[in-house]
Amino acid sequence: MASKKKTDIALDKEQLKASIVHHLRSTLGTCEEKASQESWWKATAAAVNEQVYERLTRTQQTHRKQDTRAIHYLSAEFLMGRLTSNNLHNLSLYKVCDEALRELGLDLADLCECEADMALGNGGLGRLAACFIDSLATLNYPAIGYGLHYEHGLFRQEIKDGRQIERPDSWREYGNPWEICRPESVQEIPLYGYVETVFSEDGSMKKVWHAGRKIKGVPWDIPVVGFGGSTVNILRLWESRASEFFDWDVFNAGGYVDSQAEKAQAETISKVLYPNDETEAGKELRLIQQYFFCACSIKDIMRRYKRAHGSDFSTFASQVAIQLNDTHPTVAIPELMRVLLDEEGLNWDQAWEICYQVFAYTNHTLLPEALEKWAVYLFERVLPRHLEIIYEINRRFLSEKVEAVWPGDDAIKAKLSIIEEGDQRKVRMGNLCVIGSNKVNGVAEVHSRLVQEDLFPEFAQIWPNKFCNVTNGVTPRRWLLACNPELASLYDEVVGKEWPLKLDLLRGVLKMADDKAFQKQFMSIKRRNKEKLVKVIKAETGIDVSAEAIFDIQIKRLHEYKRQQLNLLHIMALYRRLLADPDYDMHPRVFIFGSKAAPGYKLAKDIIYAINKVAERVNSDARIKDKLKVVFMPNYRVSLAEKLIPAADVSEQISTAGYEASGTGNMKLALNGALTIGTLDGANIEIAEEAGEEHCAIFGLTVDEVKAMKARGYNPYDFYYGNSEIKAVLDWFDTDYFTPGRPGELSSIKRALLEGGDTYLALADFDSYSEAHKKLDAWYRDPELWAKKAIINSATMGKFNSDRSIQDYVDQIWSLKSCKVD
Ligand code: 73E
Repeated sequence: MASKKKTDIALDKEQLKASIVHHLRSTLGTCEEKASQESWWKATAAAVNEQVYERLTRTQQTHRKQDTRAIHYLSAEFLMGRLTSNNLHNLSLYKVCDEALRELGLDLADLCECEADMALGNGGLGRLAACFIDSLATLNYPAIGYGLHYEHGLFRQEIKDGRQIERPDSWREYGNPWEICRPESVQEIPLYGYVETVFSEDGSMKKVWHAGRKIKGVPWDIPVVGFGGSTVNILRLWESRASEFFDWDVFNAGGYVDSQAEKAQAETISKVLYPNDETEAGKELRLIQQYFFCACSIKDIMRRYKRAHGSDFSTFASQVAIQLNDTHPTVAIPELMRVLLDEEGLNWDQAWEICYQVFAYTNHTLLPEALEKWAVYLFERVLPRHLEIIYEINRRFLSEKVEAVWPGDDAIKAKLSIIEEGDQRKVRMGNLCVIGSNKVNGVAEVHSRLVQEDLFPEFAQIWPNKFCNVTNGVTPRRWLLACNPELASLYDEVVGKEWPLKLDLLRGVLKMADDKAFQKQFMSIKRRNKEKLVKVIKAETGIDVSAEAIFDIQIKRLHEYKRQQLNLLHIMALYRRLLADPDYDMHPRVFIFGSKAAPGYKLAKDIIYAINKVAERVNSDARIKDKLKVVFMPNYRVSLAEKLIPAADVSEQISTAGYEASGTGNMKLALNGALTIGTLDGANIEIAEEAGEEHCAIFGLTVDEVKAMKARGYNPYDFYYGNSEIKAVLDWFDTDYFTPGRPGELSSIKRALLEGGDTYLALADFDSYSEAHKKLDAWYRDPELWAKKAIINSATMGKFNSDRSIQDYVDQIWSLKSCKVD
């Protein structure tokens, strides 16, 4: 901007207005008279970027000058959502920008709606990575996120006749103003081919990997603006392209068409995000995706290290920390080994020592179907040199570590081996991660305990100090300040404006929990948030709901263990009670769902269908006088979560105990004043500890009770025949009551709960779930009691700030120093 001094990075309203108009004309090539909302949004982003880039450059200069240790967060998913309002808030420009745009005749909130969600993740794991990089920048830690630049993020969900239809997501079809392409940092990645053993004259031996293909990795940087705006780190996402080198050969031989085919194949690698949450894909392309982004990232890390330190690797491990977000980036371990051994000429012990110090691994799930295993034959074909390295890691581990603790015990060796023997030999990525990392953490207290006791007990015996816990957290900037502005300013008044950085300060609100006037203020904010949501629900689904009702919300991926089917059973039971007795005493309720099912997960899709069919019947049944409404919000995503969460009264966190590693929606909902109905699972346990169990509706079997019940031999028919309400509701699925003229369309749900054995004990927990709902209903009818509990829940969520999680990682695992950027 011409009028602004280069060093002056504060911005007032007039400057911002001028900058937006300037960009509208000179960046977007349009003018005020004919610009679309989309163009105004991009012009605004461009104006904001002037601020962002200035700070980005300063951050990079400072980090380079100080040569600080940095954390490299490797994740196959970063579920960023929208960035406009986030960046404005973090730069303290939201209000100025709002006013500037208003004077230009525009509405900032409307412009923000032009932005497509950056949905480069499936659910909690990807969103956690996004919160973490926000916190890293906010706390001024030198950090870089590495991931994949998917052309298509998580599919867009449409609901047609009640069923989920997947449509491609094209988040950057018309350009994304927040990313910068960095051609100067392109990498070339080998794949396939064979390994040659070369002996030199001095008798030494060297391995040479002759690649069968090379793929180009093009980095796209997304600036990550810390709150307060002094540090701007980057998220670097790799896009695959055909390598010119290989194209040319084919091209010169007259193979124009072949070269185009090769180009298309290369571009396939970063084309689409695998839409499976908590399931392993096992597909060659997925392995290549993983290797591709890990190899690009390791090369990038190496390049930066060598720029500062040359080929002296003695300080590598003190400069570089790499966090593996689940097992998806595990192949980074053998890749770093390969680079150090084959390219940098270190010996095995030197290379291994470095790797071991550098890597740490976060486990996010105990579900067996999520534990990644790759067929050995596939590994051998795609990454022949890495397989050799993995064999050697394994050989040394078994013969040195395992043999020392369990001499001669082949059964233990088979169990702990990185290679699973059998008809099809497999590489167990979890074992490789544990063996190659100096720290392994779970994501909530109970989960971390189970990681040690049930998942990796022998590893914990070998390395008792390797295992630790870091309870998840969420960024209060996005999940309170930005999404719930009214509650945020109420908190400003009570505890001051520091709470977005020090969320524990919200405890200062506790003293107001009994204050009638404050309760009124608090609940009227909730009421206005609900009224806003009423409009969104009407616009998205056509369903009329009243803000007078209790808004009961379950938003998360669809999975049997998360038990949306339990919620549905209870809704049907309520409906039955209302039909049997029109005066059945309950406060009106709206049950709201938001959830995507993996496209290949048949039962999950059937559950979505059942929810929609029950919703249709219930919502149009005049007999129940609007006491019950059911809403399925299509295309659940980050930006929709930001509208749902501030409007929730009740937060459904009802997984079978022992299955939800942590959950993070539970934290966001409680922070915004929803009461949790939940099992003692994942972070629910810690939420109840913070809020006080008496302010939550805790129900169901505990982890140990689930284990005991399964050990005894759980029989769902005991509950089917033992409880007439359960029986009636399950039998309802076989009729055509919800699918007129088409009986049996919902039967798969009943079958899974009876013949299928009810793996996740929904029937066992039904009664206590139903009782917990009655308790909530009674609480809600006492408005002061409810307000008090809602306030207490919100005020005690300070622990679940992702800044605290990051500080835990720093203290227990990364040992970083924060680096102030002036
Ligand atoms: O409990 C959540 C947890 O809060 C867990 O299910 C989720 O991670 C969240 C953040 O820690 C998770 N996602 C996956 N595994 N655990 C996963 C697995 C495979 C593919 C994609 C995601």
